[in-house]
Amino acid sequence: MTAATTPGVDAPTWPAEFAERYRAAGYWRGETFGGVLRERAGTHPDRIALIDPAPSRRTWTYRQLDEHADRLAAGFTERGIRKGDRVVVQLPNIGEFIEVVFALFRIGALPVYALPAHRDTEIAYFCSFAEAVAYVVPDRHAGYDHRDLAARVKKDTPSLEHVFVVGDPGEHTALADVDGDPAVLESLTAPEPHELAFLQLSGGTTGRPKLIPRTHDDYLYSLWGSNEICGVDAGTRFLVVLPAAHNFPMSSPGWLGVLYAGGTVVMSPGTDPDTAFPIIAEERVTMTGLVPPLALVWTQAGPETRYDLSTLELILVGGAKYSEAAARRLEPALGCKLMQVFGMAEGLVNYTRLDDDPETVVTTQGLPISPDDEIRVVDDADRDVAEGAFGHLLTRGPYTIRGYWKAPEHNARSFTEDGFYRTGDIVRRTPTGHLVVEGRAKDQINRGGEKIAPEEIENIILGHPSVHDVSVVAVPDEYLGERSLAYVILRADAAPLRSVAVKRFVRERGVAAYKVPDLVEFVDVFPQTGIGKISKKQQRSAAEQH
Ligand code: OOB
Repeated sequence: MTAATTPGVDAPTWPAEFAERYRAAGYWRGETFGGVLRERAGTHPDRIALIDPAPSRRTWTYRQLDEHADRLAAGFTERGIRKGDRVVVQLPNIGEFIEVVFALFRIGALPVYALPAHRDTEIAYFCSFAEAVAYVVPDRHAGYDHRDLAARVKKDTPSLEHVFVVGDPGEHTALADVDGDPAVLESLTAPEPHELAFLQLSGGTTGRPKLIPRTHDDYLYSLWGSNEICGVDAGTRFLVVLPAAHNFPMSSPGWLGVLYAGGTVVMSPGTDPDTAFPIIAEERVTMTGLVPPLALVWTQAGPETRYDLSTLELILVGGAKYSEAAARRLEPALGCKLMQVFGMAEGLVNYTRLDDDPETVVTTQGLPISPDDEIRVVDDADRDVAEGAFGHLLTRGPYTIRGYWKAPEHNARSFTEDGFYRTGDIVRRTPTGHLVVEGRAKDQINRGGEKIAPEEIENIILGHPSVHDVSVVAVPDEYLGERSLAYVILRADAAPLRSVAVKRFVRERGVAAYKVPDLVEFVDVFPQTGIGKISKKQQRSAAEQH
């Protein structure tokens, strides 16, 4: 059974019999993002959809969000952006993020979600690999000028015709000037539910991040499925604390889930309690999602805060392993319920349930969203392990992709022949079916929820003239869960190098700051496996001494 392909979609998709099954079961409702917003704007136009509290408070009703998306969509159309075109969106947690994304959804152009932390290396790659026609940035964010970054990338990317800037555009186009007459949209072919809605980024295990093609049908199912589990409704006021472009705050249940339910999305410009707590008090926030290190900080700050957090009902924690000890402290410290979430941008998302007993909530990472999420736990030869034993997690289902965008060789390794995604996670299943994440088989570092592909950083460090070889591994860290350590072998004739010089070298290549190795250690040799490959396993256990 091989995966099907859809014309215009450069990735394998669900075979027809699966697509039919998912439609018949009612998972795929035949809706599109643009259509959903239009419908909500029709039924409750004056309800507040979006609040951006900083620097001066702005709000959007559902009608306003819909109208702004239309005008922007028309402006993009007038500038030649068409259905199927890719647009790299790199915006922080501001209202414009949501306007831009819905404008692109409406015309069927595909957002490619970059993180605000990404720099030249990543952005240039996304733009060229996706053959993006446009790139959307803030003028400055966190002390960094994105207009300069955009100018450098544009010079080297032939496909890139437009740079749109929120704020002062410099040499580029102000997003505020992208304002067309929605009448132009009437002659366009609307996107269809089975078509791609956007490209999400994978955490990655290879030298280059992979792009994850998600359709309207499949992603919308993950939203309303999440809403049912998390109790999201029109009264939900959700604070977007993590970067809005990441799959977790976007869809689990995230800002998209909350808009689907007719609730209110509140953007947080920062993650620290000093920024987020006053917004929670002011905007009467009921729900949010955090990575474990942030949950620790909030748990510490909660009991002492002078802000009223009593509206908070639910905090979701996921993206990396949340220790049981930390999980036990959250509810008493913040006065709300905890839900663990174990998800991935490729699809499968698991949640503990609101009615799970407290022990299950603190000791497991939950159950899949869908009864049709197929879960296999297998050994190295893809044989099912015994009930309750550890193994590799494989999954297939109504919102898990069948392949990455334009990556046939990688797809052959990352998916089984019958379409199961190899998550790279080591899990076991409890008798109730709850998954417990025990570790990871993939070569990746999970730095407090931010994923690093060692190979990507190794390739950069190998470019240093004094470096003979390098291996990047995870080191356990009390706060972040893991940090990164680069073991470096210098060339025989090279002058000694300091670790700061290696870090600076990586930073100067222009990568997200979280990917710069936290530690660098110079060694003479690497431990080897029986067949002479570098033994990362031995390196990791040596690194535990740090
Ligand atoms: C989320 O998505 P990604 O794509 O950044 O990372 C996925 C990987 C998983 O394969 C797993 O290795 C790790 O992140 N992970 C967890 C975890 N949640 C994610 N490991 C242990 N415990 C957890 N609770 O990280 C993501 C996407 C949607 C919702 C939540 C997280």
